[in-house]
Amino acid sequence: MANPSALVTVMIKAAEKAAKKLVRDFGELENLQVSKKGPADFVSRADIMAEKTIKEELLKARSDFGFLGEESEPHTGSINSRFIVDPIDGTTNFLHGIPQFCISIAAEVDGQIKAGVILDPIKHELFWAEKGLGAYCNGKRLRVAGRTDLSEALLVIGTPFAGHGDADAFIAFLKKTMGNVAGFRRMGSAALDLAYVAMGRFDMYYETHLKPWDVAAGILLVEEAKGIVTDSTGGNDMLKNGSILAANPILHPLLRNLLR
Ligand code: LIP
Repeated sequence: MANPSALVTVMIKAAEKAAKKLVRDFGELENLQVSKKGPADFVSRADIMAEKTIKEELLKARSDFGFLGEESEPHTGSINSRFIVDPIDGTTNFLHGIPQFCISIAAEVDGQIKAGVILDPIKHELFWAEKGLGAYCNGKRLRVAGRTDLSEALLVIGTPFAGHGDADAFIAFLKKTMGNVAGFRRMGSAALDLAYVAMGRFDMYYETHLKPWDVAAGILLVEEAKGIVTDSTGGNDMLKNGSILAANPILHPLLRNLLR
């Protein structure tokens, strides 16, 4: 296995520090589910606190970096380098006590994602990738799945929900793909969806209306696991237009054809 660079080591340390508290908070949630108000405020506090911890750790080590996080005002350090952070990707799962969420941290330098770390603190899976050095999960090198037939491929998707996404376009996409693939899954964490494509659990991933912090780290994981990631038009503007299509090099064009 390649050793993580100093930059990735800093990112892993920040994720692990925030994870300790998140796991305790997740344990607490069980008690809050039954209250009428529900645990929404508690979760939003947990989210903000996790981002604060991550931000402090990262900027302590790399004060020259900027910071883009889901929960805070953009911090402008260097214009060339920034961290892109989601302290809880899969917030709705977290809120409902479903153990499918993660911390996602990416480092972008000169407009290119150079490093990505995704930590699932419940299943103890630590993913990292670095441009040119490969993608890893708990020390094991990752490769996307080798399936080449759409009818055998498992597709993980994101779905529109109240106030978010384009329901009509999504239904049209489902109609086209349903008869062609082996199955669909909706897991609720875009970062983990991409990590699972990188390790071959899922063959393909498609979602729109995403934010940079949901996907920046996961995109690099898939690319470094020899997969292809584009936006829904086949271009490379995933962080800007928020649509993502990820798969191995054979399945990617097949899925894209279905989207046309
Ligand atoms: C969420 C994603 C989820 C996606 C939602 C949302 P959050 O991120 O990871 O899979 O469908 O649109 O963006 O809000 O939990 O960080």
